[in-house]
Amino acid sequence: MAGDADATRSELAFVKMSRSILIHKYGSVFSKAGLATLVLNKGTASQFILFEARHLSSAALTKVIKWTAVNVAGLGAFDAVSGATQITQIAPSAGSSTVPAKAGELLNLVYQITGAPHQARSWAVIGELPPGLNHLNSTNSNTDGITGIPTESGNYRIMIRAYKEANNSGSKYFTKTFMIEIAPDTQSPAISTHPLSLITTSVREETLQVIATGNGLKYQWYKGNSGDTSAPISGANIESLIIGPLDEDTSYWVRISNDSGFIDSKTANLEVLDDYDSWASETFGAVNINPELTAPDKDADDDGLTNEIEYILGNSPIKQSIDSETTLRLQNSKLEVSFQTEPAAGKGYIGLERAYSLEESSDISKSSWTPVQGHQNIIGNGQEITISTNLSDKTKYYRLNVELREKS
Ligand SMILES: [Ca+2]
Ligand SMILES: [Ca+2]
Repeated sequence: MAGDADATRSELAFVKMSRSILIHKYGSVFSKAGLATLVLNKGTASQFILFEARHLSSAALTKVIKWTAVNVAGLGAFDAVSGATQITQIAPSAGSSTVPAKAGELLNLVYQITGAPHQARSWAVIGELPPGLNHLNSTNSNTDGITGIPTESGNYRIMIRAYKEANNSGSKYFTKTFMIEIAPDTQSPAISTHPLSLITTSVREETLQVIATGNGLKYQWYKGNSGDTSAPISGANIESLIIGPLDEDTSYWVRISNDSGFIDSKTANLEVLDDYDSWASETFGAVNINPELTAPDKDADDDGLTNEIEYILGNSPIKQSIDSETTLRLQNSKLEVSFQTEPAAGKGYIGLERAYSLEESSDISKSSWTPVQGHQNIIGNGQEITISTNLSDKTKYYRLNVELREKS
């Protein structure tokens, strides 16, 4: 294989170079193109790219690096460019002190000590690297690099320093300033998964999640309907949002932006609809009670009403309940039935309403109950209901049917 042959020759060259001789011959041993694309396996998974400024067009190198999982580490090749020692950009813009890059696209910044034969034992980056980039930090090499996918556009001034000694030590070093100019990503964000509408209870936390593609994404969640930016949620700046417990139906959405634009998610509607369990967790949660007594069919306070019936009626399940407000009396030669309604409100009842329906019977047999017209499905809001009927000589029974149901 041609690559193997190159590798062999390169190692040969390395031996020669390390004796600091035959710099001139270096150029004659290799074909120029061969050196530029030389990839060596050095017994480990690491791949090494060896190159030299003179022989390299920056376009070719960038291409090589893009398909190679690159771990740049010079193998001791010398550069024979004459002149004062300096640090020179090899790629992506050979010879320049500015480094063109683009958010969201792989950057391989490669630089080398050029000039008089020189090899750095250690390298340092002075200044903050743009987010997404890493310093390869090669050792014992005249070549080093910075690679990665930048996420934020902007201009970043950094200094590269090559030390003659290991561990960035010693007084002999060269420094070069580069300006990494990261152009904005041209790919605006896209949402692959929108936050989902869901039904929750007044005692539960929920998590909304959005999944988006694009680079340098920023998130801002809002209360309200998609596109309405009047109620941003402070600190809600990641892919997910923890919500609740909620006391009322609430909508949320998220705007995702990057340098190229933004996209708004669909609205996620969170409907609060309580049930026995949310009521029980709220009501029994505050007291020390045997958990077995909190089941719907138990009578925790031993007043003859199961917990579930207490829930429906709006009674306390931990205090004996006496219905003192339902009365039956004679008034002005009429029969009056009166009762106090109880609003369905508070934790355990969000999204629900309590409906009262009066029924009558002449003999209490199971199929004898009929609705009292005009007194059906009365929504309880704390009002007192009085039903007045003409007296008759027949026996009459009344019963009150209470239903807890989703708000109509
Ligand atoms: Ca009870
Ligand atoms: Ca009770």
